[in-house]
Amino acid sequence: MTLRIGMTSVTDKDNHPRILVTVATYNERENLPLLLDEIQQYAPDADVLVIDDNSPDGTGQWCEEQAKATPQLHCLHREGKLGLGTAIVAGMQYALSHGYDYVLNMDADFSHHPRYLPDLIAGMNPAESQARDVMIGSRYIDGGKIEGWGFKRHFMSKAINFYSRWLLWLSPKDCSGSFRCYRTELLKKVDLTKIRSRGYSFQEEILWLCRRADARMAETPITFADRERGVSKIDNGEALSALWIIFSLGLRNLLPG
Ligand SMILES: Nc1nc2c(ncn2[C@@H]2O[C@H](COP(=O)(O)OP(=O)(O)OP(=O)(O)O)[C@@H](O)[C@H]2O)c(=O)[nH]1
Ligand SMILES: [Mg+2]
Repeated sequence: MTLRIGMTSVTDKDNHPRILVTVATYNERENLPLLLDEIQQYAPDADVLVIDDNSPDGTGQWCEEQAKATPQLHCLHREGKLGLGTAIVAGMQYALSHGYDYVLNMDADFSHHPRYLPDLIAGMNPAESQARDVMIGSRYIDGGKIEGWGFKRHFMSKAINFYSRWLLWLSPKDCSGSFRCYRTELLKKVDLTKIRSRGYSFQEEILWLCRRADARMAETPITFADRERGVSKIDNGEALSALWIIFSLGLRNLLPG
């Protein structure tokens, strides 16, 4: 691990945004050391927050040890597996309470490669007149793609995107991915405590809330690679509950307010 030491507040002085990259982990001990090195390479000025749910493989303890010698690295420990959605919310709340300007989230399994971090960050402010509140690492715009999936996962992902774009009136092409950058000023307008989704539908629900807060959103292409190390946490029950939550949010679209 070669995270650079002692940079966080330099960004304020030079008028650069303070950036927090959040990584939710559950049994990612094999991936996390490699991932943190790559994040350091592609986003050297960013701080990193690992949100670990008491992973049985010791991911959290490993992170804690590293953080002792690495001021840019922070660990948030939760008592058990509480779902990716709630982990991302915890990362957003941390960013808000610690004065960061941008908060990014990405998976730990290299499906989201850190090489795209500069594009996500640059996309937030391409020109003064075009500033964005949400940048999405997108598999479904020109230049984006998915590697290593079979027909079933392609179909499920396309279907959930179609379903949520239509029901929730979302304009981005990739509404289900979790490689994103948010402006914390925008998140202050969103009541994060009201988010219902604990798991998969979190990605659509937060975009819906951001749209209702008039967020300016854009996408930058990524190549999404299937995980090579570690074990999948996909849960079919959670996928069904996601469909229901998106449907009920869609009904709320029809109500005023
Ligand atoms: N803190 C926390 N992290 C989680 C939880 N569930 C999943 N994660 C992490 O969230 C990210 C995405 O989970 P994955 O298991 O890769 O889910 P997926 O990408 O849909 O499925 P595969 O890549 O096929 O395994 C990974 O970094 C996981 O370690 C959870 O309950 N709590
Ligand atoms: Mg994954």
